[in-house]
Amino acid sequence: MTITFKRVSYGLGAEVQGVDLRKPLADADVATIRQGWLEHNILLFRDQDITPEQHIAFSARFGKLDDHDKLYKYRHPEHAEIFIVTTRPKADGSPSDTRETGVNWHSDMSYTLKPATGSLLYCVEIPEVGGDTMFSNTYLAYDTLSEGMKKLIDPLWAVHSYAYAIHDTEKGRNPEVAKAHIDANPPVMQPMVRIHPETGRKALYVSEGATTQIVGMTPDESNGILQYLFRHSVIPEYTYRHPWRPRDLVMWDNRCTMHKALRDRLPGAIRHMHRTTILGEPCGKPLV
Ligand SMILES: O=C(O)CCC(=O)C(=O)O
Ligand SMILES: [Fe+2]
Repeated sequence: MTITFKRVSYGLGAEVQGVDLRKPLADADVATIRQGWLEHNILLFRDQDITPEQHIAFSARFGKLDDHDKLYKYRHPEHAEIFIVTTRPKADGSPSDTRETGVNWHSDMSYTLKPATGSLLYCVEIPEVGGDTMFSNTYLAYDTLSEGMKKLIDPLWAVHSYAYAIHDTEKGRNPEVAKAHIDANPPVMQPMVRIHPETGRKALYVSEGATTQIVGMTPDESNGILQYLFRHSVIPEYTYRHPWRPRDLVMWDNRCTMHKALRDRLPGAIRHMHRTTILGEPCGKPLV
């Protein structure tokens, strides 16, 4: 099998060709894919007609998978390793609790002490238009800061909070579940600049979705700097916007990217996605 990578944008991302994810992969192929992932930060696999088992089996080649026990209400009923992001209404006709998941820029699970290394999102159903996901390259975001800003933020920490990240629709509709999830995910401190453990490169690690304040600064100081960094980290040149097709699988590296699910959906449009999550190495400190 010859595996090739074709860039999908300037900022990040490549389409992987020559892989059939229904079949078990040789170790050498997994190593090639991992290398491509480290280089391109997100990988796109098109036309992969895979079952949840095959999705899980492929994902598990890159690390131990989360069973989503801290967000247990949203996982697949038969496969704990699959988290469901959907606009499909629930059986009783009420709106889905995950229809607004990920609408603000974020890196998965940055509000925990073991943020996700990677995530693999599979498109089961997508409306004719809309339902795109945007990705940004946070190496580029860091590299393009001034030396002065780099020096300022290199040693700093910032608070990441699930209570802040959780969307109002989830809080309002299901206060008990929201409270259980918030209690299971107390706020943490993360370095503002994260050193990628595999590439050694520095990436900006703050997000509008989860970062509430810079440790050791006044709220005014913190807000000013964070607002600037949030804007800077997602300028169009550093991003890729993915228009989903059914059977696309996108695998991203949360250590050097952020993503955002766009709210570009017509009323009633059905978008149904399955995500696996690769557990990460420890990063961050408890908030004391
Ligand atoms: O639905 C999407 O496009 C992304 C949702 C999200 O943030 C995630 O699955 O991690
Ligand atoms: Fe996400």
